[in-house]
Amino acid sequence: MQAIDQVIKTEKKKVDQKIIDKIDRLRQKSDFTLNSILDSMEYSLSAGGKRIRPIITVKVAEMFKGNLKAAYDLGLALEFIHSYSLIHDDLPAMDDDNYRRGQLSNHKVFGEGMAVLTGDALLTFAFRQLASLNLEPTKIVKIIKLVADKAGFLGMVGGQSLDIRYEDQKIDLDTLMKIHQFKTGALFKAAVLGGAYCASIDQEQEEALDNYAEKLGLLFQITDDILDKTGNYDKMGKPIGSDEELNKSTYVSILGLAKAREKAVKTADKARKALKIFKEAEFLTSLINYILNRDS
Ligand code: GRG
Repeated sequence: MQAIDQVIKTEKKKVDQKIIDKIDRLRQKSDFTLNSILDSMEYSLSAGGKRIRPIITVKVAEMFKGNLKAAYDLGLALEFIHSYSLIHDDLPAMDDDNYRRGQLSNHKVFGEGMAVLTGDALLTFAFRQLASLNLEPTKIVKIIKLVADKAGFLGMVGGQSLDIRYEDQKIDLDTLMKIHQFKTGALFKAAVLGGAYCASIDQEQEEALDNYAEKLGLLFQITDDILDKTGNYDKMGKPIGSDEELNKSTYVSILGLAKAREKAVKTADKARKALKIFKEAEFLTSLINYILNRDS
C-alpha cells in the first residue's frame, strides 16, 4: 500500500470534490432566494478540514469490500455533522472562537443567527443524505440509528453538554475521558462502524472495530490537547493556547505534557491491539501512527 500520507491526500481530494459537487447540485435544485444559507454552508464546508472522518468511513468499507458509493455518501453526511458541530462550537454561547481552519469563524462572517441556522441545515441535510444511501433499507435504518446516537445526546451533543456542565471546574482524568469519549470519540465510532455497515461484518469484528474506534477517538483528542499547547497557528488554522485561555481541563493541564504524550503512546498501543483479529488492517494500523504524530 502507498504511504498513509499519500492515501489520505488522495482521498481528501476526492471528498473535497464530492462536497463541491454536492453544493453545486443543491444550488441548481433550490430556489435562488436560499443562496445566502447555501453560501454560509459552503463557506464552512469548503474551509479545508482534514476530512478524516469520511476518509476513515471509506477505507473501512474498502477493507471489508463494501459498497464504496454508499461509504462516500455516508462520509459526506458525517462531514456535514462535523462541520455543524464546529460552527456551533465557535459561537459566543459556546467556545467563542473567532477563527477556524485558518479563516474567520462562520458567525464572524454571516452573523450568529445565520451560523445557528447553518448548523441546523447541515445536521438535517446529513440525515436526508443518509436516507438516500445506495444500500438495502435495513442497512440504511441501522446507519441512521448509529449516526443519530453518535451525533446526538448519547454521543457528541451529550459530550458537549458535559463540557458546558464542567466549565471552569477542576475535573479528574476519568471525567475528562468520559467527556471526550462522547464529544469527540462518538463521531469516530460512527465513521468506523458506519463504514463497516456499508459491508457485512460479524459480531466479533464489530466489537473489535468499536474498541479500535474508541481508542482512536481518545488518541485524536489527546493529540488535539497536546497540539493546543505545542502546535502552530499556520498548521492548526486557529490560535494556539485557547484551551488554557478558556480555563479548560485537558490531558495536558491534568497530566502535564510529558505524561499526556505517554498516555497518547499507550492509547495508540491499545488501538493496535484492538486490530489483532484482522488479517489485513494496514490503513487502520497506519492511521494510529498518523494521528499519534499529527501536527494539524
Ligand atoms: C456544538 C453539538 C456541538 C458539538 C461540538 C466536536 C465538538 C463538539 C467541538 C469541537 C471542539 C474541539 C476542538 C474538539 C477537539 C477535537 C475535534 C473535534 C477537533 C476538530 O476536528 P478536526 O481536527 O477538524 O478533524 P478539521 O478542521 O480537520 O475538520
